[in-house]
Amino acid sequence: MRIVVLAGGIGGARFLVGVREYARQVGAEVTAVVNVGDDLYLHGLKICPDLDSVMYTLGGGADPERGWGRVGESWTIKSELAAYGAEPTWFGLGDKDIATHLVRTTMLGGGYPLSAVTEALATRWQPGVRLLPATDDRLETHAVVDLDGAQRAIHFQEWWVRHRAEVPTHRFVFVGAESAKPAPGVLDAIGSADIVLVAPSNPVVSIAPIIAVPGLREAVSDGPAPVVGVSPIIGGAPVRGMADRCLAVLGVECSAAGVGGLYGSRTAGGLLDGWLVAEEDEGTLVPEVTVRAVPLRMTDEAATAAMVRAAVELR
Ligand code: GDP
Ligand code: FO1
Ligand code: CA
Repeated sequence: MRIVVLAGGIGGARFLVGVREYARQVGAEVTAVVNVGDDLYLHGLKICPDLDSVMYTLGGGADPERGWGRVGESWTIKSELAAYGAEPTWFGLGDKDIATHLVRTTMLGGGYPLSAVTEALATRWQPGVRLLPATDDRLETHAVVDLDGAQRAIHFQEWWVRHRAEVPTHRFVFVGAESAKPAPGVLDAIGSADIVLVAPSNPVVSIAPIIAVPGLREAVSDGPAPVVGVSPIIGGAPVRGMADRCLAVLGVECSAAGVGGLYGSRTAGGLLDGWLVAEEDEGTLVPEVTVRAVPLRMTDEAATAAMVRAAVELR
């Protein structure tokens, strides 16, 4: 069996731990197609937060409290940069994490595409699933906001980390999406999958930028594999993070039904055949989508693998 997972950072990473365990039990292979809309250059370094969250988590090197960056991190370079007054000071890079960005930036500068760089980094971490960026091309999520009396577009990280999503926001733009191509292997993986799972990731700023890559959304919605999504919203609230603020920008209700409706049914040009919601959201209806309620908290590997099994069995 071949499983493809569309994934963002923390929610995607934790879900993939369960997918990997389920795949081990049934003898399946797993490809994760990961969001790159959060990516940015800082201090000359290319940083890929969602790819790194997934790689570190699956490789056993992630900080479990923060969910991003490395466990046992030190911050010498961050304080040295601050001593120079180097901006931005609102985004902190750890010393261990910086080694990843140095290797990545050097390889990109040498002409390797992000997909090849990701594969090279993963030889150290052995994540046990194939990690593919959604695209090798520049695709950045920006937020159009009101700031200092003017309307302007700021990078997603400035919106998320600096402003904690607390500025009046009109919309999100996936800069570069129109001319981006799916990374090598992405369309083949989706086209030969037995099931496509949409991780319980942020629908607005993690999943939407993945399917904004021309051809990728169509590969999923018109492809041969059934598509089952897992709700990141439980009882009307995100489990963590600020998906509620992101959904509000789109005018979508923060609920399992709201996100299911945003993805929509494949029979109506949307993404989903099945939608897994939490027990707390039993009774959720999404037109023309099969909905099932199960425990949806990714407390440990076994609980998450059970979620994955339920998702696969929903197809
Ligand atoms: P990010 O890129 O680091 O923000 O992470 P993702 O976009 O991949 O995932 C963020 C989403 O994961 C949030 O909206 C959370 O509600 C969701 N999430 C986190 N933990 C859980 C969990 O245990 N169960 C479910 N169903 N969703 C979760
Ligand atoms: N999130 C923060 O809230 N503050 C930070 O200083 C920060 C630094 C950082 C460095 C590398 C990295 O891969 C992720 C980092 N994050 C930080 C997390 C990240 O900004 C967001 O949580 C994700 O992009 C949302 O998916
Ligand atoms: Ca993200």
